[in-house]
Amino acid sequence: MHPTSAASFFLLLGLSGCFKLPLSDEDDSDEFKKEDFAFAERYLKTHYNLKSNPSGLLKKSADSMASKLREMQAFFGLEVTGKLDEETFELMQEPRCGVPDVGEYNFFPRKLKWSQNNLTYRIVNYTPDLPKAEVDKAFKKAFKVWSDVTPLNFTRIRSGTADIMISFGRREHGDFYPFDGPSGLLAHAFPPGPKVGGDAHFDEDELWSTDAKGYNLFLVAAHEFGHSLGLEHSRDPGALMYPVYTYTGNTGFVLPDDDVQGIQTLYGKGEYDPHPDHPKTPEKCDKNLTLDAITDLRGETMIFKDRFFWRLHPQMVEAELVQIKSFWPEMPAKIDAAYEHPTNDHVLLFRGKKFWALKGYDIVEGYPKKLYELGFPRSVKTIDAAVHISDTGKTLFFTGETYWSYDEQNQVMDKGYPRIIEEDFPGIGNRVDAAYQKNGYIYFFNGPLQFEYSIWSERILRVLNTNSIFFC
Ligand SMILES: [Ca+2]
Ligand SMILES: [Ca+2]
Ligand SMILES: [Ca+2]
Ligand SMILES: [Zn+2]
Ligand SMILES: [Zn+2]
Repeated sequence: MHPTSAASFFLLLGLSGCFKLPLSDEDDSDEFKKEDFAFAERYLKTHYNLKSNPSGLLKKSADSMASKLREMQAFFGLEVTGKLDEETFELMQEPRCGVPDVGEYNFFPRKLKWSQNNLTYRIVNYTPDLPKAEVDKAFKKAFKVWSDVTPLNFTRIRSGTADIMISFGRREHGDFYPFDGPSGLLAHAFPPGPKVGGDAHFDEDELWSTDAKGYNLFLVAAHEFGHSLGLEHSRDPGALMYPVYTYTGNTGFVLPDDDVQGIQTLYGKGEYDPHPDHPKTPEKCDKNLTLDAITDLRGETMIFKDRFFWRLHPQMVEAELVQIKSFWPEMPAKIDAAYEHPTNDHVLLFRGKKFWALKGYDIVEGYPKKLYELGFPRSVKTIDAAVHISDTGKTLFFTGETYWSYDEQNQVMDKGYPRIIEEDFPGIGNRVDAAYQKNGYIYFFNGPLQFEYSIWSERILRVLNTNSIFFC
């Protein structure tokens, strides 16, 4: 950068002893550039109704930006600082729905529903990304998600005006809510009402797909049609109506419980629900909480439960709940066991007879592998839990009432195994859900309890509730 005036030239000279030039007196905003703040401001304007400040007074606009940041941080369960921090900024960059997260937003009036149960839709134009038949199928399936749990019926019409007009468009597309090119805003839809009410628009600058590539049209459409029917955004990261795009697989979609509750509040139940098992999002402080697997990954703890995992960072107050598929679309939606091998910087994740290795958050090439490749007999079909003991270099695998010891250095299963869990770790029960090691202790999880086991004294020192891992 070249200072263009004498004043700034001298200012820089005067500061030559400093390593950095802080933008403000708050340390954590140092790392953000001017364009980052402009991006954050645009995000808050679009999704949190941040008003432009006509007077241009800096102090006042900083205040309202802080209050909108707090609103957004509260919505997403982040630490509420009112400041632009790394976590908040990262979330702002995730692809998402264009409908605002705040109820009182006056562009889209709220608490609206259709007064009739028979609704029509029309596909006005098509995306070149997919064959027409695939687009038709994705929309049909997306409506079925909602008609399965309500008395609503959707009929497609091919001409004239339908209740729900569906179209693809890019940038300014006729409704004063322009799209933004690839990624960012993916789609938006209007709540029930005449004319534009109920209509759903998809950003043609996205790559639409029927799988994990680009954005899955069915998943985005099912979300948008939720708005077309009168639903707002949900704070539940497991909900379809969560505002951030989350890939959840391309088969076997079942509407999460949170969305079912929402839509049935508006329209009531339907006659027959073909998939009555609507998944609930786990609550970390549930006193009956049980876990699937736990591992560290480069200092962060990953705690697996159903189709989710929590990320617990030593510097973070709140554990972040994310869907497994949103990180690894190719991974199964549930994990049996996991452990970190710190010396080769791998995390291994197990499901059924298969396992995957991660380096950081990337799946290592050549995986999944099969359990027998570790030296298990082919009769071992699942692993319940795994834990690596750094002092001995061994990894313990728990399966049913027995456990195995694997020598990581020589990459062989130790002789004399399997052994009986209860005989070698008395008091932890006869099976293990999940386990991890920390500071010379193994923490065994069995149902709603965890056992703190001292490797050195070979005994249980404490029995804790499983949910105490989240400081509940
Ligand atoms: Ca309409
Ligand atoms: Ca876009
Ligand atoms: Ca398990
Ligand atoms: Zn939305
Ligand atoms: Zn639009």
